[in-house]
Amino acid sequence: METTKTFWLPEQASTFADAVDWAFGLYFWISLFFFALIIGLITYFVLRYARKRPEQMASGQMIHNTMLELSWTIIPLLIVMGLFFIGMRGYWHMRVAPSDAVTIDVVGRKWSWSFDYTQGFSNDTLVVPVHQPVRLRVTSTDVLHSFFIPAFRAKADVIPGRYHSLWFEATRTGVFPVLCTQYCGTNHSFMLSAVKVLEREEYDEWLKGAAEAAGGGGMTPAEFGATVYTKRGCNACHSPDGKPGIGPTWQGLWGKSRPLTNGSSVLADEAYIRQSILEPPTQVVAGFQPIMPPYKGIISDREIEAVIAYIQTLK
Ligand code: HEC
Ligand SMILES: [Cu+2]
Repeated sequence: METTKTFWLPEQASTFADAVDWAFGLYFWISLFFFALIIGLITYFVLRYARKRPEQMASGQMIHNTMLELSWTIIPLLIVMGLFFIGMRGYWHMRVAPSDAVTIDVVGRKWSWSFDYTQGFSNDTLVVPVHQPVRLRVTSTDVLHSFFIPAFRAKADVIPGRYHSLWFEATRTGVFPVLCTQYCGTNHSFMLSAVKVLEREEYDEWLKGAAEAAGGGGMTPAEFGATVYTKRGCNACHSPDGKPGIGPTWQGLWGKSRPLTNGSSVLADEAYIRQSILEPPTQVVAGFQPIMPPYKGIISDREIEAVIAYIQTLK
């Protein structure tokens, strides 16, 4: 596959990329032109009009030049108005999704993304068909994030309690990085995912398979729980194997007595784990910060049961 990546910009893989890069180039060269002009004139004037001898006096005092002042007001005004219209036209185009766009929900949280499909399942990478407008409805369960697909030149702020949307149409198949561009805490720089662009037939097939697998079809509850662990982003903070992290490891958690920050302790049973997932601040494990995002209204009962079954296997 030929790449459209340049020294300055990532590869182009959406219908926006050309226009965005063209505008970027225009702004860049205009800025560079005026930078060179202004620095050049300053340098010239400093050398040309420097006082050569201590007794040298000013030969005249210029206080006003109407032509000069009009031109340095009107010319920049016209230029920035032109840039404004180019930017506004692009902005409108990028804000309003075409009516045949398919919608996918995106949830950002510390420190992962999930993509919820209307077919009733959720995935940790974004899979889309090529040449199809896709509208993403983004929100956050904790703090400010920002969803960015550099290759598509598509970006939106992700704000808790609010829905924003962005759209794009991928122009070629492949896998492209997804980033969070809002500094959102310790593991911000690991808040990565990918968008995978497939041919239409491949996509339909993937969709069918993913919807079936999401029902836990063919998997034991513990196996299904292991998929929830990555798909719901628990892996950003919890390890299954005793490795220390932002949150307690799940290894050996089941059936243990858990010391809480309020001085009491509880047994790690079904009810405790369920409550820890839905409303984490109600039972904070001693020695940890209360930073786990609540999953109430996000995760299904089947998923919670599967996670419990998975934790039970982590001896
Ligand atoms: C942003 C980091 C983060 C994410 C993401 C996260 N957790 Fe947590 N979790 C924590 C922290 C920190 C604690 C300890 C403080 C507390 O109890 O709230 C914790 C505690 C827990 C506990 C209690 C553990 C114990 O040792 O007693 C459970 C169970 C749990 N999380 C499950 C989950 C599940 C299931 C998910 C994914 C659906 C998840 N967590 C996602 C940070 C996170
Ligand atoms: Cu983030």
